[in-house]
Amino acid sequence: TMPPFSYTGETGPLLWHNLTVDGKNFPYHKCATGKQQSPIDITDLVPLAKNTTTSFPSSGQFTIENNGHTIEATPQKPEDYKSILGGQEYKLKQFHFHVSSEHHLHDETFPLEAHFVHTKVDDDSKLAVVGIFFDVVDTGAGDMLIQSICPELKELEEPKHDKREEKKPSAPFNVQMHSINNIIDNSKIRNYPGSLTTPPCSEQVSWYVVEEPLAIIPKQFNRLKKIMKFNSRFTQNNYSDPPKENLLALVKQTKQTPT
Ligand code: B30
Ligand code: ZN
Repeated sequence: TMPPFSYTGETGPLLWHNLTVDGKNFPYHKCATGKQQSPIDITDLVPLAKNTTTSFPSSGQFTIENNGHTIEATPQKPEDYKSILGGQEYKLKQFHFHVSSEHHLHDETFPLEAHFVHTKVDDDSKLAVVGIFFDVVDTGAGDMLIQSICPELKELEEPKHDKREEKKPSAPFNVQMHSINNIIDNSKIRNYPGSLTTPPCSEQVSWYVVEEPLAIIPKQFNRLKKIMKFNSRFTQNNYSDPPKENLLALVKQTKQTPT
């Protein structure tokens, strides 16, 4: 079993490396000692990504579940969701959300960040994550991807992470992916070597953070926030902040290896 982690107090980000199960330490030491930890503050020192595009079908079938840390959506046919990230071929494993954003952009946060977790087509163990920010605006129709998952969220209000047999993904439903392809083609994207933002905080994760946010309307944001901020498990939030030491380490590394 996995030790429970959270975002505040004794099982929060500052103590993730200390989590135990049955008196045994879990291998979460990277969360404290790693030198390439995510999230970070995105600045001009983080290089622009080249040759990076998604060609997701404009809509397709996903299941969605509340795993106790986040709302996570999984494609029925991952092989249909290919992306070229830094010139390499990946496929989409899942996407999920954080309230508020984990990455910062020039010291600013956004109310919502989505993570599109990819594995390399020729090596399942290599991960790349595309991070997309969302801003809440009062006008317009909001975002079509968010709109397509909103009707599913009511079913997911109780997290079913601890008891395997109770973890119930939704029935497959249609997700609109057009806004994702679009924003990736029309925004600057920053690439840096980082980690999982949750335990075990494993490194060698290649991050692609999209600078331009997508717009959502308050009605859409409130639906997601209701699960990720006010749920019994998500007592406060489900994001962790960029640690300064790691940012300084990154700045040093970026200066030493010009690309
Ligand atoms: S993130 O994008 O850096 N936030 C994982 C993938 C991406 C990120 C964080 C974690 C991941 O694959 N974690 C290991 C698998 N999880 C999956 C899960 O269902 O969520 C097991 C776990 O227990 O951590 Cu709860
Ligand atoms: Zn994430």
